[in-house]
Amino acid sequence: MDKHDIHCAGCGIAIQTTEKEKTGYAPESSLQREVPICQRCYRIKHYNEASTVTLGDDEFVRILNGIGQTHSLVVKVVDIFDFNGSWLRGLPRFVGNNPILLVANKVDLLPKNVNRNRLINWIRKSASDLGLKPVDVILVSARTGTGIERLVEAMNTHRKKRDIYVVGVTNVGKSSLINRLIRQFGESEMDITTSQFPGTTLDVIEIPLDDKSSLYDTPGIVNRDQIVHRVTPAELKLVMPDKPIKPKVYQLKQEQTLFIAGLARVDFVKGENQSFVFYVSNGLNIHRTKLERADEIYANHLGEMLSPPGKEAAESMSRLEKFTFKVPPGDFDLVISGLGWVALHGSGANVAVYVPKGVTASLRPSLI
Ligand SMILES: Nc1nc2c(ncn2[C@@H]2O[C@H](COP(=O)(O)OP(=O)(O)OP(=O)(O)O)[C@@H](O)[C@H]2O)c(=O)[nH]1
Ligand SMILES: [Mg+2]
Repeated sequence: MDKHDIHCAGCGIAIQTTEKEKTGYAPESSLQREVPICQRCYRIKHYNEASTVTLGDDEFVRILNGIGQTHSLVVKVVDIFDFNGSWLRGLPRFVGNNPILLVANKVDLLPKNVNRNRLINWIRKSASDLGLKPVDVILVSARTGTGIERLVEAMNTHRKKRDIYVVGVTNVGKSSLINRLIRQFGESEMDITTSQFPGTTLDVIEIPLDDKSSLYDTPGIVNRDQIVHRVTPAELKLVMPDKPIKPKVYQLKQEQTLFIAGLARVDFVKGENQSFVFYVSNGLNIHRTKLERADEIYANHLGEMLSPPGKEAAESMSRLEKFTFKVPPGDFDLVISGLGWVALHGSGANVAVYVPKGVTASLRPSLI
């Protein structure tokens, strides 16, 4: 076989053995292995190194358009912790008449007591508002295996012997999910590279299902506005929750402010006394202060008491951007894309949310 026809089993890229600094490089000797992987995958797997390559948007569109030309089942994966931020826009346009199965991954991060049916209804409604009518909605955790059997059932029902394409934005856990499927139901030794850094999978990876059909992992589009691009790799560990979130409840009066580490600020500007429930990574400190002191505290303590960002990253961080909300009475979440959300279940409130440039803040009916 021509060298160039060999693809990395970890990320899908075509392997080359000549240019060390370019993507797909692997030393000649490594091609002897049964499952060849590129040097980048080797480093991610063994040293947990940050991935530095990112796929161009054109390349991504080419792959999605390709799916439109096939007869297949499309499995769209979203990250339940960052539902809107991880939503792949415009998918129905790309995939033509192919059915879409919606999979919400990382349910292990939600508090243990969430109501599954309510959550599924919420997802169905939100998907519909975003212009998607999936054939089914499945909650899973690639990490713990929750929902995997249900997913397999749904895939078998809806694929009708066709191929399956797994798609979604970067970091939602597509490759982790496929590894879980392979380990639980397959005999293959295959181990797709996964990492906490965006842009891990670089090209389509084929996993044969039977003689006639395959399941395909695809690279995720990188959304440069995600909060993961505002913190260092070490800080990313704190920002991305790893354990079920323990909601933190604050009883607040108007004119009080809460900082989520140094990454966001929530001002309760006006309203009756009420509780603000924070759903963010357990490792992030929340600091309460008076609204009138908030500017001064941020200016003097960013990178120290208010960290991450650490001292160095804090210096390069520009001012936070302000969003204002008039939260209606009822159950609502103020969402800070990638960082989590703050739930209000009160009589309405005027709130200001400050986030790093490019990160979005929005209001939605409450998830939990
Ligand atoms: N808590 C939790 N983390 C998960 C789960 N699935 C994946 N992750 C983590 O999410 C991160 C991204 O996982 P990947 O499988 O590499 O994501 P991907 O969608 O393939 O990303 P790209 O290849 O960049 O498109 C890794 O740190 C995973 O460990 C899950 O069910 N629960
Ligand atoms: Mg991947």
